[in-house]
Amino acid sequence: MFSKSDIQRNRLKYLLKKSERFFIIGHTKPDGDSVGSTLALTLALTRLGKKVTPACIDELPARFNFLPQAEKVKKLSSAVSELQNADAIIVVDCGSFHLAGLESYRSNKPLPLIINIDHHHDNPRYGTINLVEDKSSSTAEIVYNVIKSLGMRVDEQIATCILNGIFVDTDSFKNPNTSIETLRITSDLLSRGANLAQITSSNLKDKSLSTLKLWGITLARIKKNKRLGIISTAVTNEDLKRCNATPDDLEGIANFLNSVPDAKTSLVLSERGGNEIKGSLRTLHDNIDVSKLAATLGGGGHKKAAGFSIPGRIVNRGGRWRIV
Ligand SMILES: [Mn+2]
Repeated sequence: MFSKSDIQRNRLKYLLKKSERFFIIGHTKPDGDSVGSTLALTLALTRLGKKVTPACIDELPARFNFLPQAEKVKKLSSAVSELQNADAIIVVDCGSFHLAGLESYRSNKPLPLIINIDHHHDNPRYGTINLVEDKSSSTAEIVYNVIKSLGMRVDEQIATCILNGIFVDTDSFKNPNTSIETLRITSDLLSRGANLAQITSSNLKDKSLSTLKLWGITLARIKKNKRLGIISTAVTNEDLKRCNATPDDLEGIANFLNSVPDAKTSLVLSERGGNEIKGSLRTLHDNIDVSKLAATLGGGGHKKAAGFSIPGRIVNRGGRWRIV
């Protein structure tokens, strides 16, 4: 018997062989998996003689410039005719369709058929073909199997792009999504010449001066609730202004707070605009579900990563941080 996934894979193989023009796009605020998957597929399909346009709604961060063909990735807004003339659009690493930023281009003219390749468990299968495998460490791992299924050789360049995706999404092989299969593929990629040293050094350079200044302020302020094992900190609008930073620069702090050995959960509270406070909760414990805690405050999310938003401001009164 064929599994659903086998059928999707066979339909995909057929379409990849039959179509001539592809438009490949990852998600907004592109990460290493999104970019690595986009470029690996671009390289593979180009080698099959296809016309391929890789694109992204946002500019690629400079740390990905070392990836082969990174300079070919177009800004979505300047690739509209390629989008509309494609035989198929391949959307990679987008847990929901809107993350690709294609929605506003849907209104004028119907979009070509959509191939959805992703590993997020809550992906609603928005494509004509959906290759969604939530056991995969990364979309890049799925892309590796797709390229192999086409009978193609994974060369040094493709191997580097795929390994970049795996490296970033497993948080350099630290996350529990790092499976035996992930390491088997990684070993194959290395034997094909994937440049792990370059991947490691480039991906470490992902913090700007503003980000580090803001982290400094935020980390100096951490508190530990001994009874609950919650490590928390707070960030004000004033902090952002002082560091010339944006809320994006806070990304990663909540995870970092869980480096404290007996931390059960981390909480980062940050002011947004005039009268809103956003809370980010993270845990590394399997028996803690932070989405439940977030839900009691009107938020939601995943078991290990959740958030909420409450009205208020964060103020310092006599050396203590309070929500008012
Ligand atoms: Mn991913």
